[in-house]
Amino acid sequence: MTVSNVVDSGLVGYDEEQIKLMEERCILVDENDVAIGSDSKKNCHLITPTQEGKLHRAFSVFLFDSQNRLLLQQRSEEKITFPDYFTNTCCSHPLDLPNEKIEKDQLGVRLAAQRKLNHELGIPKESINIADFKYLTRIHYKANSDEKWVEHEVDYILILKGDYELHVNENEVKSVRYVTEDELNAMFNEASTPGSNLLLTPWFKLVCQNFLSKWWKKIDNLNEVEEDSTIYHM
Ligand code: DMA
Ligand code: MN
Repeated sequence: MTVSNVVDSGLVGYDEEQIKLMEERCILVDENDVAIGSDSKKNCHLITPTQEGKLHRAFSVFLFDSQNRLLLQQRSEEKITFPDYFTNTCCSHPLDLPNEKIEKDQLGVRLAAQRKLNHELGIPKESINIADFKYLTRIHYKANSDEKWVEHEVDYILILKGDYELHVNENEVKSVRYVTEDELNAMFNEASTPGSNLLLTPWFKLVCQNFLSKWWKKIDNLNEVEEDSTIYHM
């Protein structure tokens, strides 16, 4: 099979709405998060004989409510990568658009996060002040979804605090739930039990295992948490 055959047949059988979103243009970056171009969401995530996806910029939002519970989402079955997995509140990519490419104060990433909280969870854009996202750090990781699709990203971690009314987009999100730290730990235990069908995304696991409990303790004083310019290669 030639490379072009693999690419052309890449999207047969998936959900129409999700196929359309594979035309989005993601921002390609190097391992230092320097923007070096753009490519389609499809090409960024596709495994071909010559390339395992392309490193691109992404974000992960962790939304906590006024009771300091974390909002999780379960990805829909229609998602092409990691369907059915539980994960943090909202993840996606800043796109190759003038606004979403702005790097000063992570403005592009913040705008993309506002856009996708609206698209996936129905939170009105005007109810989110992008200055309220607390940017913490970046992680660089690679993780296969299956034999065909891969994530390879520099992922900006954003925390948001507030009580928002949700109107879930069922094409994106199968279910949502708010969890305490104990409830999240119980989910991790269940997910690692042989025979369990509870799935957790690899990037969410990395953040939970390396950073989350430290941030959770400071959730009411996030201004005391220093913004970390390190890119953690994981
Ligand atoms: C991509 O998330 C971003 C990360 C951090 C994995 P996604 O697959 O949910 O993106 P989208 O919602 O744009 O499909
Ligand atoms: Mn990605």
